[in-house]
Amino acid sequence: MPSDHARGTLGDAKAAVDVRTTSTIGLALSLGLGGCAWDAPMSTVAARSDVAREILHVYAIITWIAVGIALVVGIALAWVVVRFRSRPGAPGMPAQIRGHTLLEISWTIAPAIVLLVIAIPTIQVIFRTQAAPPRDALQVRVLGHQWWWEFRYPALEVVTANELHVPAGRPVALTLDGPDVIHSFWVPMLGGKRDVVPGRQNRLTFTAETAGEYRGQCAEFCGVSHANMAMRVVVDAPDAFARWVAAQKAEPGEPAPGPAADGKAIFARSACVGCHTIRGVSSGALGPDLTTFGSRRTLAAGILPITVETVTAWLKNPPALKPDAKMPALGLTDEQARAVATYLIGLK
Ligand code: HEC
Ligand SMILES: [Cu+2]
Repeated sequence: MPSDHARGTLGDAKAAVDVRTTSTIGLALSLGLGGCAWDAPMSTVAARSDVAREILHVYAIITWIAVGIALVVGIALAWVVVRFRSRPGAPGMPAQIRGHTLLEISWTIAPAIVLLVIAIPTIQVIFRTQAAPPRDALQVRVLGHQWWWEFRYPALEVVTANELHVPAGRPVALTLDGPDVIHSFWVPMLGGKRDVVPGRQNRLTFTAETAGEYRGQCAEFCGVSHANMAMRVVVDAPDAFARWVAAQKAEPGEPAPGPAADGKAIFARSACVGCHTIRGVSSGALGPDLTTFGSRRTLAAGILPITVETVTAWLKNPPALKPDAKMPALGLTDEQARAVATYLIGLK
């Protein structure tokens, strides 16, 4: 028999453990749920395209089935725990059941039915979202590079990087491919993940519903700067999209005399021309097309906003801002880098 004193300390210890358990669970829940939001920029439950809605539909079916199963299992478990708990004076072991045919058949059939209920809508959605794109779809070639995105519009003769513009309400047919390693195109509010596999042409067709900006991210680990490989999809109203296309196709104007003109001269005589295209100036193809660089909002696949300061810092030492960036530091002085940044930002 423990003494009263011993029982007291045991009780206190138990209370302390309870408090600790409860606060740990509370903390874990608030941290976990703190990450939840319906309309966060990369929410998978805020669908803004036909494809995203299809995926959300399957996701909802599976989630509700899982919630139902969790409830049934949880309640059954709680009932068993209470009903068969050891009690003073109760017989040692409750009755043991072996080989209950009805039970065995039902718990074989029930999961099969669940799988069937999940499989039918899933397969339907796979076929619907993989159908050949309609003929009026806007074709875009998406190239995943280490660590940036290239978007080519063959019919419009427009090439851009890291910022995909599409018109609202019109189907967009992406063909995804890439020159180096596997990446994955993922813009949760517009479409599910689609792998970008070198030497293979994957497709993703979607129709964005409303104008707005949507965040995306490479979703397949592709090397050191994988996390720095973001993108932005700008869904424009049809007339705004037409204006964007016209601006992209316009010949770049001459920079104003001063830093911008100096910047152009530095660009034209540096290694830049071997890797970058600026229409009328150079035709390199290893890095992003810079013809309308100043019309983009972010630098180097979403790592920083585009300002004279950030672009100057980038030009002086790209790998310092983006580990392992495939653009080397080219030894520009502060003044040279600032001049080139001013020139590039002026290219709208
Ligand atoms: C060896 C090829 C190479 C050379 C030379 C090179 N770049 Fe780059 N550049 C790249 C690559 C690759 C990227 C994409 C880096 C990334 O985002 O990961 C890039 C990115 C950029 C960007 C950001 C583009 C964007 O849309 O975010 C700018 C601006 C730029 N380079 C300007 C220059 C200038 C100016 C020079 C010459 C001083 C130059 N580059 C020299 C390969 C090169
Ligand atoms: Cu990646």
